[in-house]
Amino acid sequence: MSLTSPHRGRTTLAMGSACVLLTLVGCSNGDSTSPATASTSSAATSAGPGGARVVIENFTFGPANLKVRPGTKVTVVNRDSEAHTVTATEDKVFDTGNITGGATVTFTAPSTPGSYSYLCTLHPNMKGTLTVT
Ligand SMILES: [Cu+2]
Repeated sequence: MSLTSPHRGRTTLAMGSACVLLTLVGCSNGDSTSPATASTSSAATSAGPGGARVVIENFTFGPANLKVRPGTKVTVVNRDSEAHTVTATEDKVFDTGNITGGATVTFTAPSTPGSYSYLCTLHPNMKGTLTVT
């Protein structure tokens, strides 16, 4: 276990990009031992094409405008400690109910294409849009 590994990781990355620039000249940086740094998107990064996801953080919906296909299951992650809801403004066509702090829930997007505004009923200044196409 090396305490310096995070730092070393950064150094390796920096050297890696320098190496790209120097490739034409010939990169003599013998890093045969460096593991491939290709896939670092384990859990932290944004939702790929497969997963529709709204993240609530600091009383904000992210992304503010999410585009999904009809009937998509949308995952809502509440990273705040406060409870929030995702509630369609119009006729509550979708409504998660209270999502307690730290919880994750899913709801099903409407099957009719359109632009659906939603808000948090507990904090009505929190607003977002779900676009179904
Ligand atoms: Cu809220």
